[in-house]
Amino acid sequence: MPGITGPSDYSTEPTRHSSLQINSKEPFNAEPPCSALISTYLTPADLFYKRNHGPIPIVDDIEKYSVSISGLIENTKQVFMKDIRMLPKYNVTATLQCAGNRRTAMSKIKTVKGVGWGVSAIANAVWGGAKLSDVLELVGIAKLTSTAKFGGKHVEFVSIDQCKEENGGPYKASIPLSQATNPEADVLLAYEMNGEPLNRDHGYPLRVIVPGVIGARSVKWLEVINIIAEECQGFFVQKDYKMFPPSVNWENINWSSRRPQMDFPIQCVICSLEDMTTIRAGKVNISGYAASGGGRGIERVDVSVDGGKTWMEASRFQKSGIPYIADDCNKSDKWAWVLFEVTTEIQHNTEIIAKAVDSAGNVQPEKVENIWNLRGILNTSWHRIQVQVTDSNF
Ligand SMILES: Nc1nc2c(c(=O)[nH]1)N[C@H]1C(S)=C(S)[C@@H](COP(=O)(O)O)O[C@H]1N2
Ligand SMILES: [Mo]
Repeated sequence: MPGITGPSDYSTEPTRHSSLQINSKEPFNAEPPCSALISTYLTPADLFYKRNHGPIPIVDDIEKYSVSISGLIENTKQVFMKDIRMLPKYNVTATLQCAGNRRTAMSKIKTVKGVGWGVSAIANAVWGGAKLSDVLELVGIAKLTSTAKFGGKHVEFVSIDQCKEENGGPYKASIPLSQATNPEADVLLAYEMNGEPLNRDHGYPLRVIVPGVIGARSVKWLEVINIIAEECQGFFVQKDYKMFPPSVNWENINWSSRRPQMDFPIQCVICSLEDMTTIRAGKVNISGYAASGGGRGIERVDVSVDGGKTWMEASRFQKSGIPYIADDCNKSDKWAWVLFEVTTEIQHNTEIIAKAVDSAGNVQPEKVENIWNLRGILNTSWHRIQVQVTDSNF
């Protein structure tokens, strides 16, 4: 039903879990306490972070709901839910991370613009749906083509929500056609999250999931797919979600000088302890998540309990006891995070640090100062937790 738009006000928002920390009410932006992230490998939908730019759309007539595929193709095509459900269904475990995750910590160096996020604008789910490559084949775009017959090079996804950044228009984004048509890239049109139908907050009835890429490209409430020659010209692709060097500020910014951020870099965070907490001397469990974009798995997580003088390797607790095997069997979770843990003795006040290494050997930057950028994106600096230690007999 092309032409439908979501509500223009916030009177029809869904109900949400009471433990979410609300960073912005309208539009609704919220994250769970970080301890929730490490209590399950798959994050339950109600605790999954919510990142919106407008009111949540309502799609109540699922029979009539359709996605139109248009642009540089022979004929525009309407695809209904039943057509999408008829295609082979894939379940892909993928971690979604907002580029603004950990922005609040970056803003302590110098002011940045954007929603203040703690460390939980990231979560992991199994997404069920059709592969975008199969859907595009329905309109005559073969798998593994990087340029379509009529000069298409990018695939644009358009939603139905109303965003003020788009002057009341819908949220949109694009990815390269080569990625969209590559079945191995696992780009999905997802209708399920953790085995349940998507809920309204996460894109009901259909959303895009682009594994390994910043969350901003995984468009929710999908309505139109456009095959286009240039990347999407929308606000969120051209004037947002770009990484600038520390020298650029609002008076000397040139948006067109930078490419839109796609893959997210190596990231890792301690979730079992809050910063500046007081703990008892003795055994302490240090656990958290590590994830990298582009399908680069986690090779290792290093933890230090002496401010970085010495390091120990963490174990993964989702797969504890399973040794590393060099074959393809890890492929099924190449888009997903790893939960890690170390249990060690701590006797004195100290700084605990975690840093991860991905399968390409990429490491995290040591200090947030060196990666500061005016939009406050991609804070992937070493995660540091200051602890005060009281005597165990106290
Ligand atoms: N239609 C639409 N899609 C969207 C957004 C949005 O505001 N509208 N936000 C994007 C951003 S910035 C992120 S990080 C993810 C968040 O997905 P989630 O709310 O399911 O966690 O959705 C992306 N897709
Ligand atoms: Mo985001």
